Amino acid sequence: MFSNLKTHPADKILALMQLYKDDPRPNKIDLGVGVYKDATGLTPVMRAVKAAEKQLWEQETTKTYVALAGDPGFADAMVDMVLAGAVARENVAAAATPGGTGACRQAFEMVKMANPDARIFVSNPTWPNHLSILKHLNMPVVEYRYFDAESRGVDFEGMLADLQQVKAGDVVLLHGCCHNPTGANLNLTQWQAVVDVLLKTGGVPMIDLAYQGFGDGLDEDAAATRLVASSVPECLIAASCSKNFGIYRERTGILMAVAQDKGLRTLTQGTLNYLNRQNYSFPPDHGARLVTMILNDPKLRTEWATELEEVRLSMLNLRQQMADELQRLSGSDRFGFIAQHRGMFSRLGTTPEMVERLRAEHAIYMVGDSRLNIAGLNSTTVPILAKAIVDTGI
Ligand code: PLP
Ligand code: TYF
Repeated sequence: MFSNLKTHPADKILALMQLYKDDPRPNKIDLGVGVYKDATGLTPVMRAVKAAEKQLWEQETTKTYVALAGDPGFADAMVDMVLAGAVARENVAAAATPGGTGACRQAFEMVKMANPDARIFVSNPTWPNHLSILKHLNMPVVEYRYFDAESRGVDFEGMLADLQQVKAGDVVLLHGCCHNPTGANLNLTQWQAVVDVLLKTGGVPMIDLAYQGFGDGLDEDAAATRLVASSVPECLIAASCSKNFGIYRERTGILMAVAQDKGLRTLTQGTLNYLNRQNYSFPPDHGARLVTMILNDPKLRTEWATELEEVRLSMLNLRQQMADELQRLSGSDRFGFIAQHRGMFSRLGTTPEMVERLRAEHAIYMVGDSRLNIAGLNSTTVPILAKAIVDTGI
């Protein structure tokens, strides 16, 4: 039987992680996988997470099952963090999932159950896992223009034009902030225009929010999600705690289904519970519990928000250093976009051949589409990367 199985293309980002590990060059620089790293190259456990884990170890008396949708306290805390009252709590159904990826997967499945004909509109480009999960589920994908190769910003006119093709019941997948892989984002005026198109076409937004707190701040990064959720009749939100709580391996995320008609909540909540049950029954609890403890305890919350802000500002600082150094070395402003982009990533907008040369000649690892993880840099490696970029002729 097993011989009938087909091989699958490797995840390029994860394959790059392995290539990097296997490279013996001591001066190698890893700008690949989207994991935050401090100036020493470590991905620390956040202080508030450590403190919450200690408390949890002392206080937890059982590890029995919780509930199909996870701990209701986690849902309350996350709905509040993401939506902050933009939508009444009773209009939101929510279920914990294994990471933001689990939330995306469940969201797609829910769409398929509700509308088997739904097409999923995705930005070009988008996170490769979106595409691979959609392919696995055999769901039709339509790309909308997003990255402007010239300005390295958003091709907003192209995006709006493409979204006119959305039909009622189609789904539009949007990155709530810190677009992966480009780093290019809409401003709030542009988000409002997207909302207007959704209202006109009857498209249902699905927001992937994997980097709240990594761009302009916790509330600022959720502003678009709040605007969308409070404006349209229905939307889905897949939120991840992997990055902003630094709990990647704990697999902590949540899927929210928001409906203006609160009469739908029994149906949506029941569907979220059902999907968890079919796929893995109970979602992981450890990370979700830490998040809940942190968000509900003023002291832990402040400690966490302070550290998250340090992380965010360190990335902004690296962006500015990188843009300045490139301007100095190239004598042009053409790399200014690096300082304008937000989140962990920037797409340089160069060819796979150039990316390969950076790896071969300079031991600099970035994803083949020229996405670099800003957090992989530090003040020593910024000038090295800038010089390599300019020397390579990018
Ligand atoms: N969506 C995007 C765009 C991401 O970049 C990530 C990244 O890690 C996720 C979702 C979900 O991550 P996780 O499943 O680790 O929470
Ligand atoms: O885009 C990234 O690098 C992160 C981490 O299969 C990641 O989102 C990468 C690949 C993958 C899962 C997570």
